[in-house]
Amino acid sequence: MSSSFADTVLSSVSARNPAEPEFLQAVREVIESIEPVIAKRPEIVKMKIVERLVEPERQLMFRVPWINDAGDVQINRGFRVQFNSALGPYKGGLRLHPSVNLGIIKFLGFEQIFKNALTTTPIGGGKGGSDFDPKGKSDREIMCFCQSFMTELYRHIGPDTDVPAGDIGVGGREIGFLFGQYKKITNTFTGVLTGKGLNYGGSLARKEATGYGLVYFTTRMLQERGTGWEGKTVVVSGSGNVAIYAIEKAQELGARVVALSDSNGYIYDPEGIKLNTVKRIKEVERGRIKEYAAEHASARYTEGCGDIWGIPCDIALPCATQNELEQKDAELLRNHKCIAVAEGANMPSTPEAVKVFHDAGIAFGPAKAANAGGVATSALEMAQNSMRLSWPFEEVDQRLHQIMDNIYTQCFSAAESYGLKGNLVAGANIAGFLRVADAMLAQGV
Ligand code: NDP
Ligand code: 2IT
Repeated sequence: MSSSFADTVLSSVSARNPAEPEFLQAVREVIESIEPVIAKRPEIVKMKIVERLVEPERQLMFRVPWINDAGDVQINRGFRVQFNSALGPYKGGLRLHPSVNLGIIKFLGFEQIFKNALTTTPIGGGKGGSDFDPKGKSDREIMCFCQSFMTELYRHIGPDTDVPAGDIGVGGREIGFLFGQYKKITNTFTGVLTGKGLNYGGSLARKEATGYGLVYFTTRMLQERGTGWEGKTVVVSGSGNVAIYAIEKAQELGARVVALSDSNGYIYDPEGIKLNTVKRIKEVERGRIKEYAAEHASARYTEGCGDIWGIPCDIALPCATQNELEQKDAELLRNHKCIAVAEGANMPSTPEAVKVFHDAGIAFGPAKAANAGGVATSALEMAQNSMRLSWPFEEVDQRLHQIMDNIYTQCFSAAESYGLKGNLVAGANIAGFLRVADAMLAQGV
């Protein structure tokens, strides 16, 4: 095996997928982590498991035409990458953001395979989305786009085939429009999407799940160091679904969350973020985080979100987007004696930043483990839909908590058994990979 195995696979992936830097970044991290596994498992090499894993089972790209409020025809590009179905139906969110392209969706879909495996629920990996920008659009425009998107997507998905959900730019409103169109076209009422409204098949605690799960996972990282949330200063980036519910749970556990952001800038409120204001601005009014400062004299708004990691904190939770936390940011966190970083967003830390955390002995929880609570609870929503019943909030939350505890244990143990104690990146990649690889081996070529 060997580094030559990793090098060969990586150069082939790089040649076959030019101009997809995020996808290559995600593949490189996994392949480098699993080298010690490959060395011990010759059948994985012989059956070309890694080479098969890096090639999506199916990639869909389609035209999404819609009409804006001015009456003009608009054209966006839609994507669904059905990456791996070894463990169950393809499962993963839909992202609506102007930065979406095939490489972004492939990186997210690739990460999703291992994340979903770590949850130990029966779901494969997929991801989709569009370069549509929901910002500033009316409800009618959002509906028109979602209906057009689903008019193509419906033929490729199904409750036992592929079950999309939310991601950046896709929340309850968008899932509602997508679900309505799927139902209309197929004349079926099924659990084909998760993150649905509570009165039409959604699960209690799904909205909270990614953020709460992130905090449950981080709790284990802190426990390993003999500490907890009480009295800790926390910086969170983003102010969307993941950020809001990470803040809620961290505050409930006694932390002082002092900062959060959106793509325009960040708020620093040393007295602690007032979450009700954030929820109103972001969830109800769909406004900008800048508006928070106008309501709270203790808060300061800074234009541009790059400097948020310069705010001294004990715990950092990046919950916005990929590669938002770079080496220079990691060095600031280290210099300010930050003790733990856990990723709510997908791949928010660059590889150079992760190296700084590891070298400094900062506890680091990688996305595919730390933010798996959202998709895990989506799997619980699928289970409830199949049974045609719904569990109480406490039951879902308790299952989520157990799943996050179990993910932490899997990552910690896998790292330890390969002589990499405390390296949760290696642990998550190894534990997730082994689950998928064994299922692929069992199912033949
Ligand atoms: P939302 O759309 O609810 O919120 C996204 C937040 O991140 C907003 O505050 C947004 O600011 C900010 N943001 C997005 N893109 C950028 C950017 N390019 N630069 C700076 N800030 C940005 O999405 P979610 O909270 O659902 O998703 C956040 C992250 O968590 C993503 O990486 C997603 O993949 C990941 N994730 C989400 C899960 C879920 O269940 N929703 C599950 C697991 C991971 P603005 O409003 O200005 O765009
Ligand atoms: O990145 C993710 O795990 C998600 N956006 C959630 C996916 C899901 O199917 O709930």
